[in-house]
Amino acid sequence: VGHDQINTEIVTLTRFLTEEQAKHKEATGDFTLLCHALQFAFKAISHYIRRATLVNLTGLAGTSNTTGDDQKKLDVIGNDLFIAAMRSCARVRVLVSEEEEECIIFDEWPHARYAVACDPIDGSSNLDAGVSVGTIFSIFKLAEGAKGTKEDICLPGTEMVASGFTMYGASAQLVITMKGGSVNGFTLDNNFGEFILTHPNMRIPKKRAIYSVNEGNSLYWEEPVKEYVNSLKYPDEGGKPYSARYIGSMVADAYRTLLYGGIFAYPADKKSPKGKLRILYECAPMAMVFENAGGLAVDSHMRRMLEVVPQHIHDRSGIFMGSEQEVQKVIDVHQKYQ
Ligand code: AHM
Ligand code: MG
Repeated sequence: VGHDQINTEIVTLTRFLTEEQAKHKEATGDFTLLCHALQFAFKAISHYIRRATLVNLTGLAGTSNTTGDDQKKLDVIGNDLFIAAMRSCARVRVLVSEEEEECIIFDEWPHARYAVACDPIDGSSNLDAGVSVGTIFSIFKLAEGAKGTKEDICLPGTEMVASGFTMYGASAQLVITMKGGSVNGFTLDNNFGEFILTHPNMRIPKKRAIYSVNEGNSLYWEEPVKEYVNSLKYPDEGGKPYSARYIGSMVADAYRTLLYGGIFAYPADKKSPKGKLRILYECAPMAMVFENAGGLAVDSHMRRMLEVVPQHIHDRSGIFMGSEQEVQKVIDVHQKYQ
């Protein structure tokens, strides 16, 4: 390789964050430090997931009855790594994790100004099969005088200062966005041990004939959802039906949808009237990514996902997110039923 072919202006996540911070005169560096702790958690979780897959592969060769245990261990490891990173950065006051029933309050940092919600390993039921899983996170800045309680974080997504997710796939991908900003994608370079900016300013295509939903739930779907999905599968004379793609791991389905376009849905239904996915660390952070990439995200009442206020930290919601024109179709069908 000629010396002129080597990129010497590599934008690492660290550099990216430093440059972002420089744009904000009032910035104290707290948010940047918090992000450094986040990126360490992602690297560590990615590392252990890769190792656990090897363990599971040996499990498949004979000791499959211990697989469930292994998987549980990994959920615990991911959660512990995340909590330790958030505690040790001294910038987080309140932490919500899918793995923790109660909100974690870091009383050792009474002046920390951030609250974080996370799903340390989303899609972990797929781990045994080696399917991509990931970490989803949302970051809120605490209100002035916040006491450090769970009420501090039961906020609509519009209050997030940043959100994003990782996907531990063929390589580890990180997608991050800040309030009112663009969406940027990084790839973990294992040799450098750094996330490198590989997908600057991600924009979701305006439309694409791909839908992503668990059709096994269609028995329980409400009429508008049935009509909408049928309209994709059985288009009017001359139309081409949509392709179905469903991995069953939100980070992977979301990442594909972000890159290729289309729609991802997990609607509320008769069996789960509140939906399955959690607002604080699944729906809202994804909605912010999709909106900032030029897409849309709504709940099952066709409300803007980012405006939905969780009643409690693990509150759920239906969600439809993706390309602008694809989500608009969902809204249009639902409007006929109003
Ligand atoms: P988890 O947080 O327990 O891993 O569940 C969330 C996952 C998402 O990643 C995925 O989109 C969804 O559950 C799949 O659910 P289902 O198997 O019902 O289709
Ligand atoms: Mg989850």
